[in-house]
Amino acid sequence: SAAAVAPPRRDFISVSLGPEEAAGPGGYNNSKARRRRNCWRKWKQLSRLQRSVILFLFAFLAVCGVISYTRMGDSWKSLTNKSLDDQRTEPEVSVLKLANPAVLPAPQKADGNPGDYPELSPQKPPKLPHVRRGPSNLQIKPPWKDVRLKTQHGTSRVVEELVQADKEEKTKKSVISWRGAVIEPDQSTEPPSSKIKEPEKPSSVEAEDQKEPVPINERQLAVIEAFRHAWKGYKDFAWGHDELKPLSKSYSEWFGLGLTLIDALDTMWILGLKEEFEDARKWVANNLVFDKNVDVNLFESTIRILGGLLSTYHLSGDSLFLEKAKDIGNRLMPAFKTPSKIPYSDVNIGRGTAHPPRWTSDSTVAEVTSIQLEFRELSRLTGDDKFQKAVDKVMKHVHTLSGKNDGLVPMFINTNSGQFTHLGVYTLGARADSYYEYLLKQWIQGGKKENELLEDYMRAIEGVKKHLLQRSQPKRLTFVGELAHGHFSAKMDHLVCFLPGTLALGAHNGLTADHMKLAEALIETCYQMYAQVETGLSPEIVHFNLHAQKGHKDVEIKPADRHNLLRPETVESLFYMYRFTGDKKYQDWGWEILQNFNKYTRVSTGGFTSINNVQNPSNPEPRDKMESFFLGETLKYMFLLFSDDVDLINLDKYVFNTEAHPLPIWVPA
Ligand code: DMJ
Repeated sequence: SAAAVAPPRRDFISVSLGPEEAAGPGGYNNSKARRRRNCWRKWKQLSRLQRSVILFLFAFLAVCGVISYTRMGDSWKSLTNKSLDDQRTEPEVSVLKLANPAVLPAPQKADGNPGDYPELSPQKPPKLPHVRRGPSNLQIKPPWKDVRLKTQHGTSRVVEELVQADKEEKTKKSVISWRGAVIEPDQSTEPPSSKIKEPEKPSSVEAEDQKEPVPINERQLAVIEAFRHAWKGYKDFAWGHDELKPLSKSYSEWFGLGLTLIDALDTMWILGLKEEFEDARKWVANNLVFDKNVDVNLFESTIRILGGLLSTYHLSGDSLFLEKAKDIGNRLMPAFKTPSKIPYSDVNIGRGTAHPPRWTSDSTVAEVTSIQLEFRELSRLTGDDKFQKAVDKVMKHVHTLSGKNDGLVPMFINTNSGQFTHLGVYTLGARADSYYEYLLKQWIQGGKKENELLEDYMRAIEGVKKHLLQRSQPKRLTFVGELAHGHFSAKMDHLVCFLPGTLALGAHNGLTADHMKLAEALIETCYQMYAQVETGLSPEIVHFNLHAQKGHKDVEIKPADRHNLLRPETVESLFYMYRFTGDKKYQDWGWEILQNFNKYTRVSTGGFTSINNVQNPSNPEPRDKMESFFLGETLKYMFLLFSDDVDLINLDKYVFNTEAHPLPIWVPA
């Protein structure tokens, strides 16, 4: 047999395991010694090459074994650690996944690893005596899931529901906000320059922090209720149109671009009105088209449409809004094609042509100097510096112009010559107001580096003090009048009531404390413009009494000025004052104003209306128009005023444009 004859040397391994071989002659014998002997015999039978191959294989397997053992150890360790990390960050992860409403595409950075976000610098100590939520990582996180309000009287029940929802939310832990806003650390960028290349990202929903949400309160709920009432009117009778006419249950068109809807987008986000926001978002996605043969006012469409889209983009992280913002931004650019580069007032966004008003080649100073926050931000987001260059040129030019009076500017500027016109008239009201506001706000937006803006602002406030401040009788209210060719007029537009808020914002940003003193005096005056009137609502313009007269209050109203357009300026300033001082009287004043809006301007079938006569409580003469800024500004500032949450649009992270649309500060404090 093959086993009896010595096998020839072969260069391959042949192992034959016949039954006898395996069991041995004596039957089954599997002793260790026998097995060892068999193995040794087999080994000896192998050629040297065969033995070397086997040894090499063993050696190789041994090395592999050692390596894979080490690797397994590592991944085991990391697995163990990861599961611990996961436990720590789980709520954050769920926020990242769910923080946007279902219809919204995920924010651009929403897939980031929450653990990767660098620490944000802590905020300055708050001045508010109320709840603070800690670090500057701004997260707008409402304590409720979805606000369900029906009537104002249902408020308490709703509060209970919300508190319950809040509790559930806390226990579940994974329930998150559908809205939110974080200024991401990588936004601490330099202002855009001509070297911009990288487009910027939104400051939107990023990481969830572990802070406790601040519950909304009854007054905020009343604002939500008012908003919903206004929205109902708009939705029922004016959907997709510019403004609601609540009495005639119809609408008016200005630009034909759904102005109210766009102006209200970020308000809905801030108020937590998810369903309304989603409806409006659908309209923007499907119906908002700028390729229209229509003349729009450069300033109004910039502050309301461009500003509204940009802020909504930042809050929601939804790129739809940035795309629309780019579109309108590009279509507005022809306005700057003028001999002086001072833009025309009007642009045909379909044709790409621009022109001044029919009767003049002048533009309004406030208009050409209050589009900068929006265009600069558009440059930062798109990486295209043309927007910023165009508006910076205007500011630089105005900075050098003669015709100012201690920093105060005239109201008109010529688009051909680039010079101020109608010299000698100075006001902080219509046609000049937001020039001053945007000096400060651009300086803040750009990280407080653009000194010319600050210089112009400081000089202008000195000019106000020197030429325009007076005190009324009998209450000695400090007010801002007007100067016309050397003559002081005790006339003050309601529009001027933006000023206390702006002064307070400047003081908060390190400017002189006497700006805050002036702000305190002026906001008292603005409040009195409401409180001294029969309906508790301010007229469009007041005249202050400089001399005490028996039976006369400080505030006088001319018949032509006694309308109220639902304007925001006083409420806006109340919001800043409350944020920076924590003095509850500002909230109380705002609350009175909201109640009076409800009493005299609310239309039962939906919406609010401007009125013709604030002096007649029995017939305030409704005008049948709800301005878009009532939703864009007035109610938003009301809601923020009543909030005790400094992180609900943190003023060290955001700067509001003049239409109350928050835009990120490039270098947050
Ligand atoms: C808004 O469009 C803006 O606030 C603008 O700055 C002034 N006018 C209205 C509100 O009053």
